[in-house]
Amino acid sequence: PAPRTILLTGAAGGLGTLMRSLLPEYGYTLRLFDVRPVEDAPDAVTADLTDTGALREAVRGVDAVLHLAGISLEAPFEKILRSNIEGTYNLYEAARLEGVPRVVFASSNHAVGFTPAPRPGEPLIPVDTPRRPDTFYGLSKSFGEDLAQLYWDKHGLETVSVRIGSCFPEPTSVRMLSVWMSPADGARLFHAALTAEGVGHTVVYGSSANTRLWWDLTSARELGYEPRDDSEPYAGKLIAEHGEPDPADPAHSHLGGHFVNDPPIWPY
Ligand code: NAI
Ligand code: 15L
Repeated sequence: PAPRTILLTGAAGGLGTLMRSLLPEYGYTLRLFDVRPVEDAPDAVTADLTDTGALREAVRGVDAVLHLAGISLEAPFEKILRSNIEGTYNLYEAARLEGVPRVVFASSNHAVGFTPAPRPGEPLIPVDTPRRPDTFYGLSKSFGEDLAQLYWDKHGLETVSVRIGSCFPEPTSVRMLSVWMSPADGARLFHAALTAEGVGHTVVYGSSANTRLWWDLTSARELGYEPRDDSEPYAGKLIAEHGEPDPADPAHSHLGGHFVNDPPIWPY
């Protein structure tokens, strides 16, 4: 049967807020979880991913988890370790113990961020390209994908890992012309990932059908995802503002954009 009740972790965040407004149109009932209070949602669970008791209770009885919670940019390793690595492990353990059959995991393009971006005419980057994290953040997403594979192979818990490009209301940089996922396409892709049958552990890229796309959406389309948006209508304005993409600029030379050049943030 199609999943109906979904636990949405990271519900207070940018993507969580977009999905709270878009996913109910697909018939889902959302249970919300975040360490920060979720505005206008008195029933949301306010807890940290380190709180295993709260997680067990939150996943109990849901048909699937859309796991968006975590640090969403580069941060000191200690913080990434707690929220993204241990936090995602805690989520999977709770799901396993409560018999939740599927997780949709918000992975990121930064799991493969050091992959050179294809020049025009070169083949798109396949989903099985070797992982090349560009940050501790990207490394945590690479870990999440491996964790998902382990829980499928060992426990039969299914996951779709979505390597999201940039999901924001509009593209705001020239790089985003290649990696943008419109919120409406995001909801379409998450819906496909929640409902497709027999996914095992499937990795997909998450973006719209952009004219300047860098990666291959075949595995996403095989889930039934049909993107309807394209960033191209924004190209004129963005290029007038920021100039033509310079292939030597890290923002354009690698999938992860400027993340490849950002120095690590050391802890203390
Ligand atoms: P965000 O930073 O706006 O939201 C993340 C949410 O997770 C926040 O509300 C935060 O309070 C919560 N959170 C963080 N640590 C937590 C913890 N230990 N326990 C409980 N809650 C915790 O990020 P955004 O943009 O909404 O992204 C959502 C997810 O999608 C993240 O996992 C991010 O890495 C991933 N992603 C997002 C992309 C985008 O374009 N927005 C691109 C690629 C990946
Ligand atoms: C991500 O993984 C981040 O969570 C998001 O804030 C954007 O920076 C996005 O990648 C991107 O690559 O543009």
